[in-house]
Amino acid sequence: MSRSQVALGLLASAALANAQCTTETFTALLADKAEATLNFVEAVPQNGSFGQGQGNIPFPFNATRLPALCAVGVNIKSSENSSYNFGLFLPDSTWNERFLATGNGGYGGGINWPDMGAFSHYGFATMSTDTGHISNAVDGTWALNAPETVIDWGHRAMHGSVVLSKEIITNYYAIADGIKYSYYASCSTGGRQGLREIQLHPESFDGISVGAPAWWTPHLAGATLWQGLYNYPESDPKHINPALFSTITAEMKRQCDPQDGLVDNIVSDPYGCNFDFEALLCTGSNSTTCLTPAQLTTLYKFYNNWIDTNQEFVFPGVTLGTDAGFLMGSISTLGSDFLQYFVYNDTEYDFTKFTYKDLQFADEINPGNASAHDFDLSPFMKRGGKILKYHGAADSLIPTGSSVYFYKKVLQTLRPKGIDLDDFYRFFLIPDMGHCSGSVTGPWYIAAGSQSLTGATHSVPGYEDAEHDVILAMMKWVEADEAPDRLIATKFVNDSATLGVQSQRPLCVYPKQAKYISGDPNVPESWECKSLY
Ligand SMILES: *[C@@H]1O[C@H](CO)[C@@H](O)[C@H](O)[C@H]1NC(C)=O
Ligand SMILES: *[C@@H]1O[C@H](CO)[C@@H](O)[C@H](O)[C@H]1NC(C)=O
Ligand SMILES: *[C@@H]1O[C@H](CO)[C@@H](O)[C@H](O)[C@H]1NC(C)=O
Ligand SMILES: *[C@@H]1O[C@H](CO)[C@@H](O)[C@H](O)[C@H]1NC(C)=O
Ligand SMILES: *[C@@H]1O[C@H](CO)[C@@H](O)[C@H](O)[C@H]1NC(C)=O
Ligand SMILES: *[C@@H]1O[C@H](CO)[C@@H](O)[C@H](O)[C@H]1NC(C)=O
Ligand SMILES: *[C@@H]1O[C@H](CO)[C@@H](O)[C@H](O)[C@H]1NC(C)=O
Ligand SMILES: [Ca+2]
Repeated sequence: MSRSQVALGLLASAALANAQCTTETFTALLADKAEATLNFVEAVPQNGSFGQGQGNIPFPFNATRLPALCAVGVNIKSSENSSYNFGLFLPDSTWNERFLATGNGGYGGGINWPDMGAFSHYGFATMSTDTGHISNAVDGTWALNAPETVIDWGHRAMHGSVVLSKEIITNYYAIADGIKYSYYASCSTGGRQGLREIQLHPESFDGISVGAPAWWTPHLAGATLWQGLYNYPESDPKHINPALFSTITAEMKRQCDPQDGLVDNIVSDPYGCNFDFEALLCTGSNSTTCLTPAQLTTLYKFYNNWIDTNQEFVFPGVTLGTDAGFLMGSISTLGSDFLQYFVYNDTEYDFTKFTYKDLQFADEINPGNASAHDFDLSPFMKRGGKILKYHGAADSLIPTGSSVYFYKKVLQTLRPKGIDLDDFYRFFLIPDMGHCSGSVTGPWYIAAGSQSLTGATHSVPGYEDAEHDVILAMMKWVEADEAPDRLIATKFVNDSATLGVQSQRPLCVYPKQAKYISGDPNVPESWECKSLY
């Protein structure tokens, strides 16, 4: 829609768009949308809460301590027999004239009110969609013989929700210039959704903050399944009991921690570590805190890339120092459900027979066109879009290397076109952070999607600026054209805002790394972003 079209739309609807949080207002705003149905409108007072209770399986708790806002639910029919819902939080007097959309996790279906709530504190009008189904994050059974719902999950629900949200927001607030900037922030499947949206619809956002994206859908699911299958059954001599990973991780820390230049119980440079796997070998017959040669082959597989037929790179292994036992309690449905319900549509499909051929077949089908593997991001760059991407360097759910691989593929696609990635796409590894959030010792908090801190509503308490808060960094890059050369991650004592800061450390623009210089390692001044060569 051009500026003049937006302005005309505003003139036409100005009479009804006086920001009244009522059913009448939104019924009128949706009057000409045959596919849209208003689910509810609720005015939430200052410090109020909002949610959908247990019915919203992935987000069964309410967003609390909200600014005064209008909560709206809309349903959109996406085909003859499918539909999706999205929710809006529209701040009252605190609206910052900006829009921010957020995403989901795993195969989960549900409106992400908690993240919408956090981001509404900045003043954004926020949106999240349930992607067309209700389920928890590790449940993919809803996809069985439901191609339309899979398309909604893949990309259609996000895009349709973004487009209609922008229209609703523009008319609801009736501000002459409309929405000033549009943003996206989310992690995991939310990261995939953000990348997929800018690949298919570069105009949707001015900036996106994406973490640990589950971007390579068939390969991620296939690798997750393969990892479980390789480690099972338990009777197999190469099986590693998940409990043994604490020993394994401790040995990785022992060897790799000092190799990054500072003994701090953090493996800051897993890719730079020379690791002696054989140090874990049992010397006698007692194997409770050591590995047999057969188990060592399993370990090699988990911590190295999966390469298959014709030396093809299939998927990265996890980084050294990551506790791969996390997924090893059983064979994860994050892998098997994909093959059974998205690819083969067959509850009888025997996933224990899974091979690389099945993954190649899954690639061909690419259910719901969900995989975010279009590496030419130049249309997004050309419209001025900015990407701030981050990934925990100790992610056991979505291996860190999948983000490194994506970055390199984009680099290989765009550098020959004369494009410098630093101009629009900056990538930060967060040492010791697991999936999207959390580290026992390392600074990890940057106020991103799916990150929460006890006692804080949003941002980095005491450090609400573009250096410490990835959302503010994104806004500064987009709106003031000042790119972040680094971010500073924070570790609060016991991850509680009220207990104060334990340590802070810079995160560097990939491939640079934070190197310890001198002084107190818990303050960012003691570190420098350095090129490795
Ligand atoms: C805000 O609401 C919470 C409950 O969600 C309550 O504990 C707190 O006292 C309230 N704060 C104010 C300032 O009203
Ligand atoms: C959550 O929010 C809903 C809708 O505002 C409300 O009906 C419900 O009572 C809230 N639940 C809790 C536990 O606060
Ligand atoms: C929708 O209809 C198509 C065509 O009849 C069918 O294949 C599909 O299972 C139906 N349901 C969904 C959710 O796609
Ligand atoms: C399973 O259904 C999807 C649509 O949901 C379709 O694309 C795919 O080809 C089907 N798989 C097989 C093996 O028929
Ligand atoms: C094996 O080693 C563990 C830890 O060192 C010890 O607790 C256990 O008693 C040993 N078991 C046997 C059978 O020696
Ligand atoms: C899937 O997305 C690609 C772009 O990544 C597009 O070219 C293609 O037409 C889409 N296919 C379907 C079936 O929607
Ligand atoms: C942090 O948590 C630990 C373990 O629960 C506890 O022992 C410690 O007292 C807590 N620290 C503070 C400052 O509350
Ligand atoms: Ca270290």
